[in-house]
Amino acid sequence: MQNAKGELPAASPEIAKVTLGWFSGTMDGLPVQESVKKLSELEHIFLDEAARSHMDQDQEVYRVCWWSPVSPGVEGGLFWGVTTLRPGKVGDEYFMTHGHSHANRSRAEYYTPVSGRGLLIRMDERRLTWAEEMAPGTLHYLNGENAHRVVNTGNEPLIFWACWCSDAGYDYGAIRERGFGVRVMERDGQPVVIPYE
Ligand code: S6P
Ligand code: ZN
Repeated sequence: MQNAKGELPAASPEIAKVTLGWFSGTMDGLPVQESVKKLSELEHIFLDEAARSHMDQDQEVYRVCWWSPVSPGVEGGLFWGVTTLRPGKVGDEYFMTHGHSHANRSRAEYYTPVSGRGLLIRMDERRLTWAEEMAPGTLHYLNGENAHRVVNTGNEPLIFWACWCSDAGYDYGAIRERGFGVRVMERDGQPVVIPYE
């Protein structure tokens, strides 16, 4: 809104500093944070731990860039981020995110991919697990009660944007210990969702 002199007010610091590369999955700006997940940090996440341990431990599997306009844990705020999940496999199992539930189970999240293809694995509190196709244009509403993991089943990076509550938090423990109820493996060149306990 302009003032009486026709001038626009100075933008708030939060609004001014972040710009997106929508299809390349980039975020630029001073408050943007980034975390890189390498194979070395995904011990015992893939079925074939021996195969993982013999691969280049510095190999990047995925990275997340995000903007926290408010501090984590603050009620009522939203975070915005992008994950770039590389193509690849550990043994016959496709590269995937660690996976987590939200520490605050009432906090939901949106995912929407812009490049690549894959599967969104979701699991409820009874370990009932299912997969949803991810491709540019699909929109996924994750209620906070479902654990979620993304699998890249293609040959190019899978890039998806996400928006989640600032007080959602992360719960990685259950996934680290028991994983999900399925794994996504390559069989005859195709991704297959296999029940796993
Ligand atoms: C946060 C949201 C994503 C994931 C990211 C990496 O709620 O779901 O930003 O953090 O895709 O996955 P993970 O399982 O390593 O956190
Ligand atoms: Zn999440």
